Amino acid sequence: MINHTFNNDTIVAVATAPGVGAIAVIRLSGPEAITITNEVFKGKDLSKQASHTIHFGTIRDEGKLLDEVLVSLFVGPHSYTKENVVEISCHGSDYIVQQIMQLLLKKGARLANAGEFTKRAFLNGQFDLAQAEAVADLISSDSALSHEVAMKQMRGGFSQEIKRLRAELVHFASMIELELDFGEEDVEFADREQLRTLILNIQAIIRELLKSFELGNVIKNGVPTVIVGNPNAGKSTLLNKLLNEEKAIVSDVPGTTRDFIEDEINIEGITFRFIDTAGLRETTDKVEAIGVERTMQKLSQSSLIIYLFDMMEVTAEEVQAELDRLNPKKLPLVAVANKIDQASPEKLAAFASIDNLVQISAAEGANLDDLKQALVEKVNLGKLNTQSQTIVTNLRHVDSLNKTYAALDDVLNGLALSISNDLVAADIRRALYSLGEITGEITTDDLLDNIFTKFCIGK
Ligand SMILES: Nc1nc2c(ncn2[C@@H]2O[C@H](COP(=O)(O)OP(=O)(O)OP(=O)(O)O)[C@@H](O)[C@H]2O)c(=O)[nH]1
Ligand SMILES: [Mg+2]
Repeated sequence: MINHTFNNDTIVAVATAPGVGAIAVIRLSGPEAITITNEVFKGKDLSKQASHTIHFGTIRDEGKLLDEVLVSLFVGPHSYTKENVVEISCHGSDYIVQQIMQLLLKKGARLANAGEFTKRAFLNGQFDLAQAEAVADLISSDSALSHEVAMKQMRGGFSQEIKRLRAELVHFASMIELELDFGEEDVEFADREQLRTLILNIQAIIRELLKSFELGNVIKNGVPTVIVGNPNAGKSTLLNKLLNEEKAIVSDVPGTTRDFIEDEINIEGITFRFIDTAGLRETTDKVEAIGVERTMQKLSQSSLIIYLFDMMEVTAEEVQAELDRLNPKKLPLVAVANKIDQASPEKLAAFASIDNLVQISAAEGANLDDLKQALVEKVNLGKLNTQSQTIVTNLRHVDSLNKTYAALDDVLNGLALSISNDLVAADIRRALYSLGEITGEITTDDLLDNIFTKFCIGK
């Protein structure tokens, strides 16, 4: 039995995805994890086995054979949650899994909440909060970059940076508070000039971290890439080709697409979220008009624009005018001429004036690699060194960093105005508090609930 945990109940959940699979894993954590499993397991006496061992046997409900299984034992604190943990690998039938789950619940385990294993791991000091959050990011990572960033955060890269900043501030906070103890005696343990330099340094680092979020967000959630253009330009055809799937309806009737259709693909490790939209035109059709309005909305919210046109239908001047009209904010944009399969060499040459134009045939899939290359270059992650740079991917961390920054501004102002020590100390403490929220030195129940309920059950 272990006594350093906060929980005295034992939780159970299916750790593998639902549906039929070769095997499924049921996981228990808590003081009774081994005892409860032992009651339904026929094989060796699990309570007498060493940690980190695996045992073959059967699971029985009052003598009725449910399955042949492998049981892995982790005796606390040498486990993910630091509690006793058992993992039962059974055959991957939903029926078997449900029967074993029922049995374990009957024997006194409780159904785990979402993320409860990881929450216990955090509460028991296995890792800090930013690392726990990275576990969820890792599970949902779907590209080389999102995987890399999540892995780095899970292994503590980001946390170390935050903790280092915090440690430096703590030092000064304690000096100033020491001065407070001396009251009227007018001693100065904390060098004000050094403190100012330190705070400016920390602010510079925070600015870098905040800047990295632009990228971090793109890495984690994909680059929202909207495909816009006139009706019949071939936008839906292009989306389908990119996705390799007949996702959107294609027809020669202009105004086919009315609502947006989106899906993700991975290009060179970057996730792009392509959004097909209603073709842009003046229309009296009520539904289509709503579609066009939404296209304009999507356009302003996206990170990257593909402007697609049918080269048989428009002139270079018209295209240029439309580009200027649609993209006044100069968001990253790739102009794409479609239907080269129908175009004469003269026609192809007629669009030479348009910057960085890519010419494709969506229907035939011609030059799609050029388009992909152009998209990757626009996102410009090439320059990024994900190995050495710390990248913030979490909105919660951004919020805490902003609060820290503001508190540090107050410290600087306070120092400039030579305000009293206790006020300066209070501002430093506020900065420390916000930094501490990131790694979880400071937590509230609400904060933890918010984080862990977004996890899957069983993790
Ligand atoms: N020849 C040729 N036809 C194409 C090409 N791409 C698309 N088309 C045809 O153009 C017509 C319109 O294609 P869609 O993909 O539905 O066009 P859209 O831009 O989504 O149109 P809306 O949804 O109405 O705005 C269809 O008949 C396609 O088969 C191409 O590269 N070459
Ligand atoms: Mg369409």
